[in-house]
Amino acid sequence: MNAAATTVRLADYRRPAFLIPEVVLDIDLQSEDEARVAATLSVQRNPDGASSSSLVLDLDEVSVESVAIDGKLLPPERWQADGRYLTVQDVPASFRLDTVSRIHPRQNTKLMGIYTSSTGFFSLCEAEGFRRITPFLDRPDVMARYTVTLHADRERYPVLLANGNCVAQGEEGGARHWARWVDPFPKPSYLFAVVAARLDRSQDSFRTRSGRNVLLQFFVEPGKLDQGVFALESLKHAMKWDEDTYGLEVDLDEYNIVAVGDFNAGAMENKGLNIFNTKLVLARSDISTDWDFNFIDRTVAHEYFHNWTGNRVTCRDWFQLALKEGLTVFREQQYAGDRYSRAVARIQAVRNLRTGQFPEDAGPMAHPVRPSAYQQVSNFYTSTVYQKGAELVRMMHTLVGPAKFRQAMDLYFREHDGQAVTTDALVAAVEEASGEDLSQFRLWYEQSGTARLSVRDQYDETSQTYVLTVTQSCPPTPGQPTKKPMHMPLTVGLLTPDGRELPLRLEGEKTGRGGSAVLSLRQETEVFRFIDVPVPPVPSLGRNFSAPVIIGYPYDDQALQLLLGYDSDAFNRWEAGQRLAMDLLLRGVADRRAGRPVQFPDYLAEAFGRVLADAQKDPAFAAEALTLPAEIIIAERLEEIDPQAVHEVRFAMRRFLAERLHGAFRSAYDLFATPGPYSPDAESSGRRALRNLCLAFLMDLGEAETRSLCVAQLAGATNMTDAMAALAALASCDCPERRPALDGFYAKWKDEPLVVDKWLSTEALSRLPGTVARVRELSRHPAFTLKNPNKVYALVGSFGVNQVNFHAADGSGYALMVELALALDPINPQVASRMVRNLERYKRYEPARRELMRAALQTIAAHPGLSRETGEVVGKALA
Ligand code: 0A1
Ligand code: ZN
Repeated sequence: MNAAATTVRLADYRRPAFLIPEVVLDIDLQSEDEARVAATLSVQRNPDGASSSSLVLDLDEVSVESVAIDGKLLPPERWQADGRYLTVQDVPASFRLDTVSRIHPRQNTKLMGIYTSSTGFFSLCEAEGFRRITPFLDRPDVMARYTVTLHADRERYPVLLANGNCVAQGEEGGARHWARWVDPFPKPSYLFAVVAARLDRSQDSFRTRSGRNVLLQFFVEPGKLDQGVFALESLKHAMKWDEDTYGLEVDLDEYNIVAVGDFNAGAMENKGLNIFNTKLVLARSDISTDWDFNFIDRTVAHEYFHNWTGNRVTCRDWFQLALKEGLTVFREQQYAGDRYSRAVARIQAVRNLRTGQFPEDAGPMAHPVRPSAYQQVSNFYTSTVYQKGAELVRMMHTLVGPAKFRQAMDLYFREHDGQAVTTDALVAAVEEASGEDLSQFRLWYEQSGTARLSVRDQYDETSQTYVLTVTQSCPPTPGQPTKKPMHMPLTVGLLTPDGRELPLRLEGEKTGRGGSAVLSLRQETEVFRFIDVPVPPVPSLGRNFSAPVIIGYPYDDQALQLLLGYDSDAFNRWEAGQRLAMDLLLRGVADRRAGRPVQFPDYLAEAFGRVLADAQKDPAFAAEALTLPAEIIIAERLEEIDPQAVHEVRFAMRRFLAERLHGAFRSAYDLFATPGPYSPDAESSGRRALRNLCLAFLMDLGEAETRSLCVAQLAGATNMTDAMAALAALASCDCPERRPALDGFYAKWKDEPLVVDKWLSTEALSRLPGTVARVRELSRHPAFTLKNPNKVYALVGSFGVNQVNFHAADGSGYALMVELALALDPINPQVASRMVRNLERYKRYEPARRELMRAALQTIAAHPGLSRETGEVVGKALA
């Protein structure tokens, strides 16, 4: 029997019937198999909540042994614990509740609550993991002060940590020790954390602008302290950045970061005790790529930024998740823009949105940034909540400008510090600080689906006016057949045919707008009349990607080449190149499906050639501009997806460019070598990105000379960025050098789990036939285990985004996914449901694959004992 689906609705939100201002926990980690948790809760009836004679606490895989009120043990008939709740009958208005429970950390393969990893005990409570530790009102609007005492074996778990400050510690009988921690800040239970482990420690300090010294500590697996140095520097940068940018200071005396190899998410912002997946904190140039360094820097910053946006001001309920995540991702993006290339950071964020969020918004799991219903909240840690959520904050920032936005943030913290609020608190603060009416803007939080802007223009020579007509629409999504027009900024510029930017002046406005104007869209159709326009211009639309929408405008290739070469907005220079390629890719897919030959014009090679010739100015940007739209982004544009056709046409375009620009790619490969010692800074990582892009293009031709170059790069690489680029190119090249390279890489790195993940992922991402069989083989390899999320994401997750092999025409890729997901589901349903999501968009595919994918989903749906997490995904997909 499958677990019954229950839907939680925003409309049913009620304030909690009870409040729990104080929590005292005594956690005795007796063995890996068992811990005893004694909880003392001060419970009060909530004057603002519904009145209830019984207290109902959340519970999940915890066995409750005893319950006492005000020190008196309750007889068994006064309380019941079923699988989900502890109900205590006839409770007074205000009382002390003592419970004693047992949990089983080693059996906790879901990795939610307290669980074990190789180095000891760790916890993850977001969103609903605290109820797996002790019975509680496990919801973010119940905020408490926590005092936590941990007991564990002294030798095996020398490090004991919890939130806040350590106030006492000591030894106890049986070679054990204990430590007591007090967190002075009231917090929701999802921010609770404990660690008891054998870890090495490094320490540093940060002096805040008000002159306080904060102790910073990093805890990593023994012997890996050198790999924590980079992240520690990032933490200090992030602390300084938040002071400089938002005037926000760290509020703790002690800030601890712990690394763990088994972790469901990337990292977790627990108050004063961030817990990180090793892959997002450990870095060293021989085992981490530039991309890893960048991601680590941003993630350390992200978790730190949560200390204010998430922890000090938290979410009322889980429908409000974007309140903390959208805002924190936006702050992380600002930080990345300041530390690296602003344009490249923006391009990468938009690519991320297009590969992850746009498809989600066009599928069966589409939901608004603030969802109104869910079955499992863990399924709503989505690209929509995070990435689109950040775009909404960015749009407000664009609409009101940076100065007013900053005032809005100040106001937000002044009014809501210490509170659990809704997404509306942020919008209201922006509204109040700026005077801008955001009532229509709020629709962005409620409507799902990716909006389209259809732009038409007309130039009138006699009156020297240029008219832009913008019509918005949004396709139907589950539960939302029709949409209302939304309020959004559209940043535009106008270029003359020789590439100069025209000063903008709208009819009826006294002053000009300079070279870029933020137009405000509100009505379904808006008309903008520009005056004093001396020549028919080329419009640059949606500069810096001013709104998360799809802009349609009938550009011809000349206009796109002009924008690619001359737009003052770097994002739109990149965008023009993407459009140029996309138009030709779509034409190619249509030609291939109609049995016509696929050809590409000279101007494509010329345009890309100019970007390459200009690369010296900004190699990182050139690398982005020379990257063709991803297969998933091309697929998204098709009526009916044929992944094989998409793959072949994109590959053909790569080979076309590699042939035409062979000499240029080859000389750029030499020119952009990075001399000197490795550094992950923006400048040198940009050079490596461009150089490795050249290698990848050349490798698509598979010539013997390039293969030797690639093998030499792999063998001689002094950093993982260059090694991985060479390995990935070989992995997709059907050549004799391939297998020895992959096997040699594994042999060299088999003792570094994070590098083994890279190897698994590289194998799973190969474009070559035989990949399905290889992934199945690797799923039985001793290096692989379904119990470790990183291994699953590396092998199964990478395979799931391999457009050509996961979607193999015979359905073998789907069958493999079903097999692995069903094996994983009872072990770790949160991760399993993420894997199953690779099948959810079956309706978008051509008939043969559609049928195979649907059958795969049905096999999963029919599986006895399927988890609620996976059940929600297959249920919605098949609905
Ligand atoms: N809040 C964390 C990430 C996180 C996401 C999902 C989780 O469980 C379902 C747990 C943590 C962040 O945004 O960094
Ligand atoms: Zn976050």
